Amino acid sequence: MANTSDTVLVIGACGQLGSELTMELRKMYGDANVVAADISTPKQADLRDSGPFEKVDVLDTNVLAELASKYKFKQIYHLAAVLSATGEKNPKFAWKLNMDGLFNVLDLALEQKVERVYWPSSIAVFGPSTPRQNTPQQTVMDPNTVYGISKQAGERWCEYYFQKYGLDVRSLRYPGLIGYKALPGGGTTDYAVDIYHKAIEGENFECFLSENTYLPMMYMPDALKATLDLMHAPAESIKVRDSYNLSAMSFSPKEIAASIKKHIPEFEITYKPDSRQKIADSWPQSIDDSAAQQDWGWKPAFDLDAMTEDMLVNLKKMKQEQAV
Ligand code: AKB
Repeated sequence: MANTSDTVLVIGACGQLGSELTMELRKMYGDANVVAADISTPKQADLRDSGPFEKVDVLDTNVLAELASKYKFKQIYHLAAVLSATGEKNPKFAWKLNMDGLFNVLDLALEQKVERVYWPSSIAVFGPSTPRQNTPQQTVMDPNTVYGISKQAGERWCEYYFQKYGLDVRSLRYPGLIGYKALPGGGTTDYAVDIYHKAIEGENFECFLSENTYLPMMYMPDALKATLDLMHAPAESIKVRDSYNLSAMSFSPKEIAASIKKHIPEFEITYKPDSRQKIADSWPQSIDDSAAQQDWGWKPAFDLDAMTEDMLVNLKKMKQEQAV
């Protein structure tokens, strides 16, 4: 249950997930109670104009402490991270941001007696030796990207802070997230967002993954629902304190292109795999999320075709509004 008088901090609020999650939280907790924080300023007018914004570098503990004493947060969503593909370009920085950022938030939450923390993990915690089909909650994990290694280590630390200090930190292992409101930045699954933008512009799409590369994916409304359901579930039903497997659909570039072609028959896709192919090949193709189903009732609403229809309708609408 949401205590609607809570003050909530979203770090990484201008990102693909953060921008939409902040707006959902503002609907639940009230605009003034949800502070959007990011290192960059919001481009989205609704995010910028609807409630407080603070420019924050999650590596700056002084700024975080000032913010916490100003707003007295009850909940923190810490979403700022360097994703898989960008992380490989500067592994040391990705490690620093992803790990020090998490420590700064966990320690702040303890010091300031924040009641609940959310931190996203990813399917990137799995690696080449992980079973690739229906990947279990508990299994071999040998991530080989710096992003995946930081997420795996982060999961261990979240569980450690829960067990050692009683901090109520909760987490989901997101698959690739697809939404029309904001673009992702620097991930291996980003093609599945870009492809819709190209299709709606009447352009063909050159994919950086090969045609039969299956990956687990999720439409943004499902990701928002999962995140909020997890955060509002009673603490005693959260049995997994590292991070929950989460699943909605799996598809290949060839299949998403076929789904788009049902609406835009002239759309064409070509393939030019780059370094991101190796990352995709090390990740699961499908995920077993029965623990999330059992513990807090997780159930996705969107499959590939339902997502395609919704994406194309909304992207077209946005394009028309921009043209006015
Ligand atoms: C990425 O591709 O890096 C992310 C992820 C799966 O965590 N979208």
